[in-house]
Amino acid sequence: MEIEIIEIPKIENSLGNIAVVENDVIPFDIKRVYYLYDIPSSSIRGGHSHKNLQQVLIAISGSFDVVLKDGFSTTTITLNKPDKGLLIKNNTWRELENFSSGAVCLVLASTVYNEGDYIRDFDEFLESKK
Ligand code: T46
Repeated sequence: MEIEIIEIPKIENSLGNIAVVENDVIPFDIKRVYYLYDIPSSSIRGGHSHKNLQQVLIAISGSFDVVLKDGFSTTTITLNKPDKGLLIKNNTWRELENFSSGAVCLVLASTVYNEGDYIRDFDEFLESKK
């Protein structure tokens, strides 16, 4: 499975760092921003794919693992840097797990929220890939 990590431009100095997300860094127009926080370490989030939605996930604090499945292979990516974004294309099953204490997952999304875009059943996901 092809994994695309997006480098978020940053300005570093002795006073601290600034990471800047502008539209030209992200391969879609950002229509929604949300973030997961106060996540118990035992939580497994996600467990679905999207028919059309594309997203970029950034660990702006702490760390967590993202398990991606395309119906043929499984890849696990650890996100732990605020200047690295993981692009998740549509039709990709994702699970988020192993959240560290204080982890915050920022998500840049290509569409507004639409429950009809989700496939939350893994067998249905596999069927949709045929
Ligand atoms: C994803 C991962 C990384 C809304 O009403 N609006 C929203 O924009 C979102 C994201 C969620 N919700 C509602 C839908 C559910 O009733 O919030 C509840 C929890 O959502 P969900 O179970 O989908 O949460 P996660 O963390 O499993 O998944 C979310 C995103 O939904 C999903 O697209 O890729 O974060």
